[in-house]
Amino acid sequence: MDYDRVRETDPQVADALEAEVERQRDTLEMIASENFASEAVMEAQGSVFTNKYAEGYPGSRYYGGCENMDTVESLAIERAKELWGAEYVNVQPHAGTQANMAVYFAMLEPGDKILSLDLTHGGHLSHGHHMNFAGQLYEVEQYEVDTETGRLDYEAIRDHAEEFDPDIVVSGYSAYPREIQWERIQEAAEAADAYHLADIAHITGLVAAGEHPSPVGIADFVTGSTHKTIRAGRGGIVMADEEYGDDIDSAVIPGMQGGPLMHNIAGKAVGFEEALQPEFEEYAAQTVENAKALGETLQDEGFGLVSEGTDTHLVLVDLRESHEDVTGKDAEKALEEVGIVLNANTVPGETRSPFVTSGIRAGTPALTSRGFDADDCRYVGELIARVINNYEDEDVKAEVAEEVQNLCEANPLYE
Ligand code: DSN
Repeated sequence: MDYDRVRETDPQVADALEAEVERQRDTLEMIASENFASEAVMEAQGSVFTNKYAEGYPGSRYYGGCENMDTVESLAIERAKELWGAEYVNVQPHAGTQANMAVYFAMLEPGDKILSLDLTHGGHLSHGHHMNFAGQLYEVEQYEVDTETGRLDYEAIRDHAEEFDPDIVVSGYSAYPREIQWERIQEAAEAADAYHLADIAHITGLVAAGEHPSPVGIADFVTGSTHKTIRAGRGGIVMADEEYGDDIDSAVIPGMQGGPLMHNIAGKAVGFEEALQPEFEEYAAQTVENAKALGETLQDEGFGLVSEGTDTHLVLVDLRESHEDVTGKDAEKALEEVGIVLNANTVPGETRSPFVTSGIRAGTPALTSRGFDADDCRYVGELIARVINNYEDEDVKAEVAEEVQNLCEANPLYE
């Protein structure tokens, strides 16, 4: 993978692009929200579609010359409907946050009420954090996971909904390792006569492959991003029953976006086609099996996991249980030094700042894309333990860095 034409024009950017290819090849990418799009997806994303304005929707555009845009956007929509079984799909939101924005703008008025999970308990900025547009435009109250079990307390959510009387209840999370019981959140929403938005950004691929129960047909709105477990390139998506289609369409354009990123929509179409192939189900199943193997190994090594395990693609380690003095940032930094890239993460009942944290979040979607199996992930778990147990020991880190390189070479990326 080279960038010769970029290099002719702009050697500085070419250097950064090539360095990034090497970085992705030579590190273990374990940020739970990241993955490797195929070269086919990236070719579509880096295409002539970046040149075209196509405000509107297939068959109804404001500009001429949109016949190829119509073809590709229609393909992306039809494939998404097949993958997730939704009646209505909008593939134009630029990312998951914009997908959530589209639902809020379609269904809420400023000042309306959102009930969602607190960010430090695994929620997302766009679910109503006070520094996000959602926290500024709407009145937000937040539920938490049970700090003892690390799991959602569905009865408490329902009680909270009855008391707060929200206009929308948001489910779907960024750092929740367990299966989500969508019906239970739906009950809470119905108890308050509220809409239910299920944000499946992290688990789009797992839901499409049947590895996690689907909220489609239960929640009123399902949003997601297309670059995490689904590997369809960077972007967002909204799904809903047909009755909400016109409102969502208008919220996206003219409500909040101008020209759609048609090159990204081309990437989504290609990535969705890949996800419709039988191998994708194997990939999703392996991703979950790998996360379980990783989590079990970390537990065997003495680490505490929030909720004591995982049903999904990620594990959340609470370092306070095993390494009281090691912060999430310490662990993230030491692991990055050896080529294991993951992120410091708040944990339920967090006592440190979000910039320091007491936990780390580790995911297996990207490792699985480059061919890692459960044994490889057990080995990676042992390496993570060795580094955190010796996070200031340069000799240990040098040894582990070599083992990381061997693992990368055994599982090549973008050959
Ligand atoms: N930044 C993503 C994550 O890491 O979960 C969510 O937007």
